[in-house]
Amino acid sequence: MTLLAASLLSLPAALNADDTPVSPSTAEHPNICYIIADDHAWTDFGFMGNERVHTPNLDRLASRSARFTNGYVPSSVCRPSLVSLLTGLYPHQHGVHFNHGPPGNTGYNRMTSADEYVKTRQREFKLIRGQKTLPGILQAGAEYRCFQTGKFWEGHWRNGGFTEGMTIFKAPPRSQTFGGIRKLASGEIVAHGNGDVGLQIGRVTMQPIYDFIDDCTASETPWFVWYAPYLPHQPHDSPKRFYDLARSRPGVKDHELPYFASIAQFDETVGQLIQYVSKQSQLRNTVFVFVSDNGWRPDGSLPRKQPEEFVHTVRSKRAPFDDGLRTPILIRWDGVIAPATWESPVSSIDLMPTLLSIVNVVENDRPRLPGVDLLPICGGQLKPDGNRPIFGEIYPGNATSLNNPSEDIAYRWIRQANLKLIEPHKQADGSGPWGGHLRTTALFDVKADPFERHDLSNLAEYKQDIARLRTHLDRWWKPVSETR
Ligand SMILES: [Ca+2]
Repeated sequence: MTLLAASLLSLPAALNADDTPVSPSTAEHPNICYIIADDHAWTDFGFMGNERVHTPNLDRLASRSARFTNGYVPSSVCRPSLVSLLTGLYPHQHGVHFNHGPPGNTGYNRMTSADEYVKTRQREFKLIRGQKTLPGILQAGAEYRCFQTGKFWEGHWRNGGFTEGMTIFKAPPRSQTFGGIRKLASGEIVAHGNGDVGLQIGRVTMQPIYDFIDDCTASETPWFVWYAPYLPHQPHDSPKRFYDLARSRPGVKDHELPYFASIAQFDETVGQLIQYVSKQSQLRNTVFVFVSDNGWRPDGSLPRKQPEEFVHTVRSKRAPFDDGLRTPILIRWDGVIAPATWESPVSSIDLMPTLLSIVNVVENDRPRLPGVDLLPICGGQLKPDGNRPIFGEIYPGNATSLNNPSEDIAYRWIRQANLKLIEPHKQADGSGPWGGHLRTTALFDVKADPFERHDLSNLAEYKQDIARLRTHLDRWWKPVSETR
């Protein structure tokens, strides 16, 4: 029996085969490859049943993984969702519930000095600096080297607890045409804030990750890679061959083609990354995790932004519906986790406790986390709780203030078994909920009605369900400014 298998089978006491406790210094620490899609809807994978997308590499990864097909992120937009992955906390707990702190995205652009912009953004970065992050714990508790690439809104990679990385909160070269750049009213060019030069990963190169893995392999240091490419996120500017691949699938509609091409491009990079790890003979000692930061779906009925750019549907990104919130979650660990499909709802909040469990970080080093360790489920020691409630929260992109999520909360939601309740919240000035998605509480049977078309909240037979779900929701988190 390998040490890895021994430490897994002995969960949760962490014992060796000879019953001596495994200490973090002697247990093997598997490498962790965290793969995060950007703006990729839950349906748009071959392994999720969509034959119209070209995802052979993601499908292969899924075939070797524990597949949680009813996974959720708490918020349907990048930044809060990514910080939840890094901290294992809900947005109202880690505080980064927005994409843009005050004065907001337009307010940033109106600034007349780069110095003022940087100082303003630094106030936001303090939020994650005050938290224990996954890479920070891996570094401190188990001497991992942790490499950040791609999407990262928290300024310099150091703020996230990484030991190295690509994103440094400096303006990328103007030649970078796919995000990362912001122009102030003064004419100065600064970092947009969403990852700057780090966004080149996947779209331009994979080499920084390969160099990092080589270096760690040479020094026999366990590694953590944050691979969060700006894919399949807009701009959907994939090279022609990805359009050809996307077009080769049956029944692809015109408005789906640019997004599906970006999915094909993302998929190819995932294959390259896994292939590289395989060449280093590290497959059995590497855990792969896959999740999408939020869903996105093109709307063919709305005017195009540009010839190859469609607007997303109002019910996907930023919305309280599953098209924005649901994602498959995959965990692959060859030789330890048996491939299987798990349909019970889980949350991206669960990934941090799961990974800390996988790497045997001792209890004292762990923060108190709201998520559930999925490893005993993946390992077959524990049956998933199909009745476990899953929670989340939706906010506007711009925050009114820092450290006050109650002021901005737009929707809270809960899914338990097949039912999902969405609770809208009025804005601070008394006007209807931000985004206008709902004005009153809505209830959906997301198993029978996965696209949430039939609101059941007015049916008398669901009265008790609504009361029960609302009680769960309020026990989980009730905004101070609740004005229902
Ligand atoms: Ca995103």
